[in-house]
Amino acid sequence: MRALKVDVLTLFPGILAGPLNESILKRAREKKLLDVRTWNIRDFTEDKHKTADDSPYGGEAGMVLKPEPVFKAMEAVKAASPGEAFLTVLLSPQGRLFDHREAERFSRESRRILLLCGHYEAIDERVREALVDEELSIGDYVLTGGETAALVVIDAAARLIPGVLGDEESAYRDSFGDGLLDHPHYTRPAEFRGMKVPEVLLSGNHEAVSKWRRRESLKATLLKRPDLLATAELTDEDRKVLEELKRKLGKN
Ligand code: 4GY
Repeated sequence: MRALKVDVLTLFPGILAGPLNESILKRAREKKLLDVRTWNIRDFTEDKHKTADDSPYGGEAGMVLKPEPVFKAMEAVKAASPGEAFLTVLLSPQGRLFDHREAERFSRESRRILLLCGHYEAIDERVREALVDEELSIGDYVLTGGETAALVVIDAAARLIPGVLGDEESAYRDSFGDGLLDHPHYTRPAEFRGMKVPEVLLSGNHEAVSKWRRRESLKATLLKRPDLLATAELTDEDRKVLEELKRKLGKN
């Protein structure tokens, strides 16, 4: 049985608690397919005021996460899982962009994944140098902290663990399994406020439905994210359909 094992180091474990205790992630944890342990960096501070941050050397504005509590917390995490290997990941805008392939890689990772969440303006560089294996970003914007990014990484990887989603295949049928965007979906009624469900979906012709879905995926990708077509897994038939769509939609 594959399972995703994650330790999250953060100053605000409460940010993660809600999302991990709802819906699919909650069920995955109950089924032991997802094991997330959160660690409060503040518990590893040394002084009576529990100081986790300090002003930067060199005299700029803002605060920097101190190295001592992070090193101590990391040592405690490792001591709690003796003999286990870890992949330590820092979440920051300086990281490589996290995408479906990275999610796939994490979902197959046998080591425990240690996610380090910074807060305030920055994190002492010695943490990055001594403790971090890789740095990942969920997008080109700056968050108030890495916690929401950690949730994104956990969520995207967890749903790829077999058994986490109800139907084992559903994760792969969705958007991005083959590098394309999802096709449109419809449910009852067949007509709603004058808007009709495409005829082919009511036809019972499975082959025609499959062709329609593929074509709609290609169309959505061409119109919304043409950059994805460069790396998508495309058959010769897909390429023909794309050429036809481009002609029709005036995309060349
Ligand atoms: N973007 N992707 C991100 C982020 C917050 C200051 C370092 C991101 O992953 N994390 O913006 N993180 C910053 C806050 C310390 C992390």
